Parts: sequence; C-alpha cells; structure tokens
Amino acid sequence: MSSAIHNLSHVHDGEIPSAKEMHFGIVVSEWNTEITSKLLTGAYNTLLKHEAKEKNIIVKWVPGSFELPLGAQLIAENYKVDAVICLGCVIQGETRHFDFICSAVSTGIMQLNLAYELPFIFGLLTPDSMQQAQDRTEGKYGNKGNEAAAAAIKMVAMQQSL
Ligand code: DLZ
Repeated sequence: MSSAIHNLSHVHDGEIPSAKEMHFGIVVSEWNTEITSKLLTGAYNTLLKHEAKEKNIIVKWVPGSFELPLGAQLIAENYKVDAVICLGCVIQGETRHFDFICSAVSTGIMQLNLAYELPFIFGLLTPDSMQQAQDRTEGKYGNKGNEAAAAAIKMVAMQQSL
C-alpha cells in the first residue's frame, strides 16, 4: 500500500512482464466514484502501458464495495480472464459499517483467489478521509489502481511460469 515512505506506483516498472497475451477483468465500485474512477483509469492505463490489448480487458461496475467479490466471481465465470482486479473505496465513518464492509470484501476476495486458483487483486482503498483517498489516487502517494494492475500482471506471469 502506498504511504509517505513507500510509494509503490512508480517503482519496479522494469520488472513488470509484458501483458500482451493476458486477459483481465476489472470490477469497480460506484460508491465514491470520484475516487474509484481514478483507480480504474490508473489500472486500465497500467495494463495498456504493459502491452495488454483493450479487447482483452473487460470492465464491470457494481453498486458498492460489498458487491466486489460477487462481481469479480461473475466476471471469472463468464469471461476468459487470467486475473480480476477489484477496485473500491470505503471511507471510515462514525459507525462500524466501515469494518463490516472492509472485512467482508477482503475475506471474499481472498477466498476467490484460493477457490478459483486465479489472481483476484485487492484494490480496495480504506482511508480515514476523502483527502487520504485523493492522496492515493492523484499522485501524492501514487495511484493504488496502478499498483493493483501491476500486481495482476505479475501474478498472471507467475502462474503462467509454473
Ligand atoms: C452503504 C455503504 C456505505 C455507508 N459506505 C460505502 C463506502 O464508503 N464505500 C463503498 O464502496 N460502499 C459503501 N456502501 C455500500 C455498500 O458497499 C453496499 O453497496 C451496500 O451495503 C449494498 O449491499
């Protein structure tokens, strides 16, 4: 995860393999769209930068982050994909809603990885404030969407190397 001392968005670029022959799904949450649309742009452009073809990238929107695991599963079951990138943003509020959503999404995505033996990438921002979310999508600490796409490419390459 990006932080003041560890901005992952621009490092290790040289180590990212070509995604020319890879197929990706991206599932994005509509909640906090001003943030998730930037995550999507970052992820999409990173895939293209590493030679993925537009026709091999399928993007689907879901109502909120809670729906990300099912959205990702539906993509995996209905499209030829090598990895699914899950993008959302849950901002800490006054109630425990935040904890329930974050816990459900992280557990759900982890379970998908193991159940399908396919990379399902955890691109969920869990900031305390909108400012923290913007810092992680507008450059100050990079763009978490870029990192999620890089992780997807690396995991597909790792799986294909086995
Ligand atoms: C209900 C809700 C709330 C309060 N906050 C967020 C949020 O910050 N980020 C997000 O992605 N989704 C939020 N949601 C919506 C839930 O994820 C979910 O879509 C609804 O509870 C319906 O299942």
